Amino acid sequence: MRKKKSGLTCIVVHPVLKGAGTTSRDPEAQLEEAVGLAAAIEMEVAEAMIVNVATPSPATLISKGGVDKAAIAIEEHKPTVVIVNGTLSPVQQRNLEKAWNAKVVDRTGLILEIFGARAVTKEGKLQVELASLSYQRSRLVRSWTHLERQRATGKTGGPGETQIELDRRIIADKIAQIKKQLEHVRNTRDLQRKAREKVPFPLVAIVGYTNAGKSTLFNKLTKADVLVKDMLFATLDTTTRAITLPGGRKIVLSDTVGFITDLPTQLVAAFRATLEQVTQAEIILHVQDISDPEHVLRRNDVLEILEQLGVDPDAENILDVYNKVDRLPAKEAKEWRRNTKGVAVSAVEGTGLEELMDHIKTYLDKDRTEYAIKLPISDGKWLSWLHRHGEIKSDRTRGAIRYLKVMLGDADYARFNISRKAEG
Ligand SMILES: Nc1nc2c(ncn2[C@@H]2O[C@H](COP(=O)(O)OP(=O)(O)OP(=O)(O)O)[C@@H](O)[C@H]2O)c(=O)[nH]1
Ligand SMILES: [Mg+2]
Repeated sequence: MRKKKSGLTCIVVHPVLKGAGTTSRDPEAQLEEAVGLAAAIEMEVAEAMIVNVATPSPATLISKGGVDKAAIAIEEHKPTVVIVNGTLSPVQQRNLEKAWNAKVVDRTGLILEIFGARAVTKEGKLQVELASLSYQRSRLVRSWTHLERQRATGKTGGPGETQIELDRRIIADKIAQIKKQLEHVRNTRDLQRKAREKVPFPLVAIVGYTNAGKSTLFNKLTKADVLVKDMLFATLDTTTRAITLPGGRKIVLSDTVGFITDLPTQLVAAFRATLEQVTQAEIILHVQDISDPEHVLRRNDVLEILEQLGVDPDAENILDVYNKVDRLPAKEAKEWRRNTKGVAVSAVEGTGLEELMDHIKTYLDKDRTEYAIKLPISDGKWLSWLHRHGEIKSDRTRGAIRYLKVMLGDADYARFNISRKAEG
């Protein structure tokens, strides 16, 4: 087994709860995703297992058989941490730690750790810290990295009553402090955004499940170089770029953090401001990895999170982008290409992108009308204005007059008329 850079090892335990809403999901796929999450934080996975939970135990969630099964693997590998791919109450977490004599982290804790490791911008870091603190506050136990640091410095000892009281106060103070800092960062950003809003290009936001290929698509369309990696949550911070659609219309495209099943509510809350862009987007491109057998369920999970953010999941400005068609057998790929509910693409190979751009253009053109406009051929200024704000469908010259057919938004047409009249 090749050791990862971090030197951290883990065992992944995926509890399958009988009767829970998640049973329709493939446990193997969920386990695989949990292993991917561990890898995203550079942890070596010593062993991964599914444990069936007929009746959840209030004390440990996982029933005795499962606890014992995992104990054998834990004894053998002595991992840095045991990841339970579910939601543990603080009591369950502590009981499992005792039973296994190992550190335990649940799914939310793990995702928070990944976000913490991945945050780059000031705002991103603050948002993750805020989410972690809200998570800690809701549990009133220390996060496992915190414990780790404590152990490393020799300051061990279970959190007693007074320690918890102290923690509570420290956390409350820190939350208040971070909220203030965030507000400051956001005020600065709002100013920048207001400055940008003077260039009124429609915003097109890329959303989707983590690892669906959002950044690959973004890079392909904008020729940017956002990190693309076969890794969950490779992207955390939002990147935006302006691009020109065929016909000359400009849009601003944005790539952002991916979603995941049961995305911790603390994270959704903390990232609300960053993700707010999505709610303001003229078009939302919902990128899906259709080679992923779970893509239908994952599509629903993304729509659910969008709804939490205030986006109507049935809104007609959400366009399904079926990505990774190159991974499918030719016949299946063809079916997806025929599917008119969305656009099939391969972001890696660059197929289907023209169709995607056409879709975006058609959607945006809905609010445009074709106008017949006459200009003296000497008028270069207004001709270039029309090029910038609309799309010239035809351009004929007779004598000293240009006869143009131009697709323009109503507001732009009004501006054109008024400004030109004002010039006399
Ligand atoms: N075969 C194939 N692989 C793709 C395609 N698009 C993306 N990938 C691969 O899928 C993996 C994830 O791609 P990313 O673009 O990083 O995905 P993302 O949605 O931005 O992921 P996060 O930022 O982690 O949420 C990478 O290994 C890509 O090379 C595609 O069209 N075909
Ligand atoms: Mg990405």
